[in-house]
Amino acid sequence: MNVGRQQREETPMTGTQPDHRSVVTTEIPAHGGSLEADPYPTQAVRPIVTVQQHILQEQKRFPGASGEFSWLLSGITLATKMIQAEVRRAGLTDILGSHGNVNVQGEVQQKLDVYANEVLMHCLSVRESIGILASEENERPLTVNLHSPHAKYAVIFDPLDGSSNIDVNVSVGTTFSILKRPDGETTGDVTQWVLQPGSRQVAAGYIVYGSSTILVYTVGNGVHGFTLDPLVGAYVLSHENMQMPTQGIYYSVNEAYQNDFPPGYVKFLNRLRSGEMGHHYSSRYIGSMVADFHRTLLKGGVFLYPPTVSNPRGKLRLLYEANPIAMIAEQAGGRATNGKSRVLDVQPGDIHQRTPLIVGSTVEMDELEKVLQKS
Ligand code: AFP
Repeated sequence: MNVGRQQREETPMTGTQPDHRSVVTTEIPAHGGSLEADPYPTQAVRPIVTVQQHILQEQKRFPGASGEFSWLLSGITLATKMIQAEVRRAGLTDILGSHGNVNVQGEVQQKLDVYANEVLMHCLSVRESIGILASEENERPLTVNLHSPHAKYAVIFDPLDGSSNIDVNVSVGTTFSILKRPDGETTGDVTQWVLQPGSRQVAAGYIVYGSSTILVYTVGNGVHGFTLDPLVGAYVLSHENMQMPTQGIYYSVNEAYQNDFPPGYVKFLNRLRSGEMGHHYSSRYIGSMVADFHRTLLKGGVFLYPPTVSNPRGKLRLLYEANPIAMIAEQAGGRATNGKSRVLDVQPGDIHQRTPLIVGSTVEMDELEKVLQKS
């Protein structure tokens, strides 16, 4: 196991030492044993579980797990701590505004987009278990350690989702999806590694840089949320086993495009507004998918980015936006569709493929399906 390295990454980055009178981390047993027993229970300390400890526990579910998966995920936690530090200081340093380049999506890259991408690439490329890194900001996937016998995973990410919100101090996020090298794949065929349906994700998650920095992840065994404690420099378990409420009070959609939505979506939105579903829904839309989804996960309801006249295939990207969100939603008891089928069943044809995305609580998703079937 790489426990030594993992522990180093959980040490404070700010130089500020944790206040041991009020906070203590539960020691990670060298054998990765139980975290439940607190060997030193006192009233003066508040035991915490870091994301690293949690991942070590989770990976025990995988037969023969060697610690490499938790080492991989520690690359994400380290990178996102660096990104959040830059986001938090954004108005003070020369990091706001456009970088001057246009990415593969035809979108103007923000300086923070470029920074976030470089940080993730840097932190992940040294993990030998990763063979491929694919990002929204790069036209083609980057192959790293591809021919190493230890390279088993492809990590696909959107380094900074919602980046057009950065300059106005609104929440942004990072999304990631982890796929395993397909069984029997020996030639290093990048396409085979990356173009797998979302149902094959072995892990997925997001980080929302909001009023606090929160990491939410799943390895297919429930959804868990960790808040970054800036004094300790660690993601600390704050939302264990998250469950999406079965019905919410909000819908989240860019209403400016309503005239461009297929008629079924307009009918559905009208039903939400009408009170026919038990109450009149309120509308909330940030324009950062991660932040809009995070609210939906916690409060229930529905987030929609339907097809429009100008984006008939939707706007959001399947592999690194819709798939991780869909896996988390399902693991938390919700659902995700592209309007025709389950998002996680879609066989991708292209790394930057777009998709409509409607994700939310079971009551709203049942109703949407009924309305779309009739339309
Ligand atoms: P940016 O990263 O360019 O800000 O796009 C954000 C995003 O991909 C997603 O996070 C939002 O849900 C969606 O686009 C907002 O798009 P609209 O501005 O068309 O509503």
